[in-house]
Amino acid sequence: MNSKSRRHFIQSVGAASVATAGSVLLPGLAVAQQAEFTLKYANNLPVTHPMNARAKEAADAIRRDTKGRVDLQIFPNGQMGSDTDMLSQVRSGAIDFFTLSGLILATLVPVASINGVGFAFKDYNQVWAAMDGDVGKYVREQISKSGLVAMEKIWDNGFRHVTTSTKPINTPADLQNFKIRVPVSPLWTSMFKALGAAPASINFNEVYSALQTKVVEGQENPLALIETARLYEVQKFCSLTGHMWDGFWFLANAKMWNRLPKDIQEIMARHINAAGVAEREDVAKLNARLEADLKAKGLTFNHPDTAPFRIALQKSGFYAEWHKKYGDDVWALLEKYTGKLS
Ligand code: X2X
Repeated sequence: MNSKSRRHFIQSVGAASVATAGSVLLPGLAVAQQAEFTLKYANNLPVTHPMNARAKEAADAIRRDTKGRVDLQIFPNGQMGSDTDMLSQVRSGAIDFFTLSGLILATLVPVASINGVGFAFKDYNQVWAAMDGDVGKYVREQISKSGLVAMEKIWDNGFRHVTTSTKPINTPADLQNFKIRVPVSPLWTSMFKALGAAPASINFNEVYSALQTKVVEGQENPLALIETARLYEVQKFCSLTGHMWDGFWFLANAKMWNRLPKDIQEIMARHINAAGVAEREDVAKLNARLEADLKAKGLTFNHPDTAPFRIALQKSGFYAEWHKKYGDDVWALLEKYTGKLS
């Protein structure tokens, strides 16, 4: 098996175990009775990430509470393609649900990247206040104009940190011309360029091999993903920059969603949002212990002072540029939670 077919094999096995687990738990309902609505939910994360564990719980609860009328099938790990592919598929209705980083969704709904503005949020209290409050509400309204529906609760990806195979990142000087993978999103590219790095846009399903073959020297992701996607196997250093917060909107194809009976919509939204809130707690717990776990797996950690990175962003005009792009109104909403940014 070459590495590509091996990856496919692993992905399919992973998907099968998630997609069929519900029928193992509830054989009477899931097997004997054909569901009235068989719906596909796809995502880009490993089966072991809390997102997939909580989504499976939601799928089981939805099957139970709809008395088997809804079978929500989960396709994890980029099995349906890259984020870019899956975004097209959820728009066309080829898949029904998809969890996507707001920053990548911004290729379709520009304001959806606003939560990723560099060093905007100081902690999770600010994040959830903004995203469950006026910032999230504003973004969901814009999403609803694009043929998609966003469930109310955004799921946690986390505060992102830089990993590298070559050196720790201590100051912005360490990022000069540094070849770093970033997800496919204008905000990400703009921010790392403003810091002096040489960002390359690569979808997540290609990241492990890009790091392994040294197409790029580093990447940035929350600890929960550095662990579950086993990026520590192909990286040596982790610099706790916490340079932005990233979350996943749970998106539905609007035509599909609007065709569902109201009682089914209510049951689905309730369980999906509850699963999202539980996933936030899982990720917080993971973050609290992962530095120690990843150290034991060979990653070397450093805790850079973030002030010089912020100053570099300010000096390059990053905040002024994005303030202008998003507009005064939504920038003011963000600053209501974060304090003055520029
Ligand atoms: O692509 C990434 O780095 C990931 C998994 O964090 C996102 O989905 C944005």
